[in-house]
Amino acid sequence: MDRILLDDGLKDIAAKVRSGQQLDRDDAIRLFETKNLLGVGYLADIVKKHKHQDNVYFVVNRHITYTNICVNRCKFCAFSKTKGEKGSYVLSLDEIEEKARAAKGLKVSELHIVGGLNPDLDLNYYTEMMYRLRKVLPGTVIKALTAVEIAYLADKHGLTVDKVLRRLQAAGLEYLPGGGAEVFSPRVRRLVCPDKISGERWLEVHAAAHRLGIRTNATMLYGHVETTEERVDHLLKLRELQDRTEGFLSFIPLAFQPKNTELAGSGARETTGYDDLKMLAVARLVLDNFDHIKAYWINIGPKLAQISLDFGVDDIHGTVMEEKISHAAGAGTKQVITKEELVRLIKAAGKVPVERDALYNVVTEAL
Ligand code: V47
Ligand code: SF4
Repeated sequence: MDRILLDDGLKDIAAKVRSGQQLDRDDAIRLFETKNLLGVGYLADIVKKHKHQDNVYFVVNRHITYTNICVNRCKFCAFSKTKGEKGSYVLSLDEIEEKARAAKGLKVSELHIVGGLNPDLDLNYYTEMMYRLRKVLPGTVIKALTAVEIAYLADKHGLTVDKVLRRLQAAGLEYLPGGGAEVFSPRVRRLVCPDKISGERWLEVHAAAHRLGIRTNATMLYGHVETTEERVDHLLKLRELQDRTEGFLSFIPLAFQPKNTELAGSGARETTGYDDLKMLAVARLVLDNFDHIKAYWINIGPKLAQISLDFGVDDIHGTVMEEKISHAAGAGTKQVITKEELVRLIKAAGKVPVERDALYNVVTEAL
């Protein structure tokens, strides 16, 4: 195996990884640019094994996507609609409650709730949603609202982000999903999501959540117009914040799905399997202070997600049950996967499946 590492001159990086030294910007760029995928994966696997041995985590979860009406209309998003446009929707609180009720017998440990920036919804809609969900599914962790939705609510009501988070936390919010980060570079944001909050503001919302004890995830939407340097700088900004707050639980690279998006018109293509594995492995190596690197099977497919378990990944997300954002953009996967299938994939890769709850508490190891 060491020959693979030597071939492409990754020896110095390998030494750093083995001695637990943090990688720097140049190391990260070299890892992205080498064609030695197996070497990078091998190093990422060392870190993964050091943190989690052969364990691979998954969660029985349910996504609820409460509205697709959004004022931002990011160019990579095929899910969002303008109010009144054909296909636009907003779920009533009763409809949301009904979805939770339908999940009652399924031992769901996480509700994953994300939606658009809908001008008709105010903070009361969200607090009422949390109260109701807590009542229907007590003990299920509510992972809801990206930093973008939190910042939108703060601006709409003239409140600080801290105040909005406190109100939601009191109603039952425990965890923020990692969406909305995209790529922090202002150049990329100007090109693909000019109306979205800045990367700095995204980081501020997460810092505010961490101060309140709300754990969060982080993502990066990759495979559109970003450069290698912009990917690396995104990872380094996350690592810096994590050094200060230790509030992030997992990092999830989101492979761009181009169909039906404005970017597809300008030639954007699907990511390749090579890029997907490289992205996950480099993230594992650079984000040494993140506990978990998650492969989102919805975007890269269950088969590649399984292979990624040898490339630094320790978490394969969950059962999902209903996915709208990536499927609007042509994701070729199903919208649900059974717990048994996740267990089968993990075991067939020679790993130990561990069912977790949203906050990575172990639900059951004996699977
Ligand atoms: O912010 C939008 C992304 C995100 C596309 O925390 C797209 O566990 C691919 O927050 N192709 C929302 N991605 C999803 C999200 C998430 C997903 C999985 C796990 C977690 C977690 C959080 O979806 C958006 C945006 O970055 N997105 N359009 C697209 N065409
Ligand atoms: Fe709106 Fe989110 Fe889609 Fe951007 S990615 S248009 S903020 S729903």
